[in-house]
Amino acid sequence: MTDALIPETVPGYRSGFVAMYGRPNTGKSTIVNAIIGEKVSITSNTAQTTRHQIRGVLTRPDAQVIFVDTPGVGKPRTALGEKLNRTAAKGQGEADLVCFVVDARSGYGKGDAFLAKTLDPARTIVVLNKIDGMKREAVAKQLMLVGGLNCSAYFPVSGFTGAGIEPLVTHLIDRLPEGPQWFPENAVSDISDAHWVAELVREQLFRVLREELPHSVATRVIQWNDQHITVEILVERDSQKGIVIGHGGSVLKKVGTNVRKQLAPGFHLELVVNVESNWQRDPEGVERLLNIE
Ligand SMILES: Nc1nc2c(ncn2[C@@H]2O[C@H](COP(=O)(O)OP(=O)(O)OP(=O)(O)O)[C@@H](O)[C@H]2O)c(=O)[nH]1
Ligand SMILES: [Mg+2]
Repeated sequence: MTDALIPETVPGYRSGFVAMYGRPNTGKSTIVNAIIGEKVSITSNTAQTTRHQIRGVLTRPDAQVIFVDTPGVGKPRTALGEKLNRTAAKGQGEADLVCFVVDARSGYGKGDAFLAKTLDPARTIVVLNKIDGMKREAVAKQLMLVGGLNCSAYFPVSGFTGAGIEPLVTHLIDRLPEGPQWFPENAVSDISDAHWVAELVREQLFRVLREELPHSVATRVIQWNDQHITVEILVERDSQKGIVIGHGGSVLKKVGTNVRKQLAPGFHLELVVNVESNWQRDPEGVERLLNIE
């Protein structure tokens, strides 16, 4: 990068990168969407929905915070699992601050404790999510459990209701260093249009399909002609093709309808299903299919 490309730093203006990090399904992407006020990262109740570092940009008069959503970290069983863990580790390693997101409902557990050991407490903020509908005593008990981590701050929040989100954002901004405005004022994300449409299709597939199948699914835009978008859905085996298509095309129809609702009017979406044999277990297949930035 040459000097000319680095934006100017205005005295008093703060900026930096805040990674959302934690076990799968703790609500990291939901929190990022709540903070940005727009959907920038897909969500579902299937573990490891997020597969990339997704950047959501929050611009305020005095600061710009780039939230880096990362895949949930779990015990890897495939090359995909290993890649997701690496992506998450890189995201948190490079960030100025890390929000370690814990699911208060399922409770702080062994998996969380294992991850916590890999974090630098001085730049880690513990975010206890999903407190909506929980009793005060239950939240307090979870706070006691995470309190032993010696992290720099603890915030009980709900990505659903927005409770606790603003105090968290204010705290993060206060702790960021002075820095330039990296993204234009109106930017909310750095994801390309094609990647976003592929993500929306994957989100609907995750929401419609059974628990295990989503991990076998990858999506990518293979053609974008004016308002006609073709998204390829890849599965690992022939037998999965039928499930993704659904009886009489019912699954694809539902997915297509739900995605189109989220696109600007006039777009035509075509979904095609192909097999990429066992891609999830093949490191090269994983690199090829996830490299759609
Ligand atoms: N009740 C409740 N549910 C939530 C909240 N935040 C997220 N969820 C739900 O928890 C599930 C997981 O949410 P995600 O935002 O996809 O979680 P994630 O941590 O990004 O998951 P991965 O990307 O798979 O690691 C979804 O079903 C959400 O609707 C919350 O504050 N309250
Ligand atoms: Mg996520």
